[in-house]
Amino acid sequence: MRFFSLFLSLVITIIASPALADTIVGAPVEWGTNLQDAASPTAEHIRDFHNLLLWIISSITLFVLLLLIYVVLRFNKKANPKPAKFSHNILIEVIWTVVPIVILIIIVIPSMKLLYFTDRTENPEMTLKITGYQWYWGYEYPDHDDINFLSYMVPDDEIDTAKNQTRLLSTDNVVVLPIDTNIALQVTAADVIHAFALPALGIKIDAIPGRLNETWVRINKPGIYYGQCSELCGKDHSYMPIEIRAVTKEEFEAWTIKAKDEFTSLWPQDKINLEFAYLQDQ
Ligand SMILES: [Cu+2]
Repeated sequence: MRFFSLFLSLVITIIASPALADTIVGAPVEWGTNLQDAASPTAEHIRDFHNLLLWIISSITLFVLLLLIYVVLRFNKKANPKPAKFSHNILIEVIWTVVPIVILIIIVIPSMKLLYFTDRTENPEMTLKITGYQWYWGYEYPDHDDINFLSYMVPDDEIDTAKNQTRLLSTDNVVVLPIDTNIALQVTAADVIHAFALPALGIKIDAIPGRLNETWVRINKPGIYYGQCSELCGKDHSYMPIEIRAVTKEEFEAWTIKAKDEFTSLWPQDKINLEFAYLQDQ
């Protein structure tokens, strides 16, 4: 009965998930077992690389399993009462040295290509600066009148399901970004080490005080993308989510005009205090 209800909820999740995917792309789904839907070129490359590795790793595991079964059946005491006495075989030793090297070369080529692809983009169309704090994120848009704001998790008792808010993932101030735009991301922190991670966009980069790490993103489709801090940073490490709303370029331009009034004049005092305290520590 329990199994049946589990099976039923799995079926319902599978049927219901496409409808959900229209708006929320980067959220976990119940009973989800695979990677989140890739929504950027980086995430697509990561997914493809993951699939390649899965084929390689599965073939190796299967091969070793078959070999073990063969050895157990063919060389047990009953089937092979008189064991051979030799201990070396040049040919087989060459094979089991060369074949793993070839497999590693097959893996390292796409791996290095991917590493450099995620590193940076030439001629980014805009920049987003991200700062990790204990325990919230700060965002700055240097190309858009220095719009800047802080972004805190929406507490459980304020979650508004009518607004499609998700527990532990929705934030009070949402990062709005345009789709089909090469965006440079500059990531740092102002207290301890954090990490800015968004699975659906293929981003995971350390936010380190005193250092500016850089990566980039190009979001493929409009939607809500969630991420979390991925470096243990203190007691509220799990309560500093990232929420990005990807919109069309026109909608983004309209948002910047609105956001200018809403955010520009306001450079929150606690942020100044934090940065000041950090500088004094140096
Ligand atoms: Cu953190």
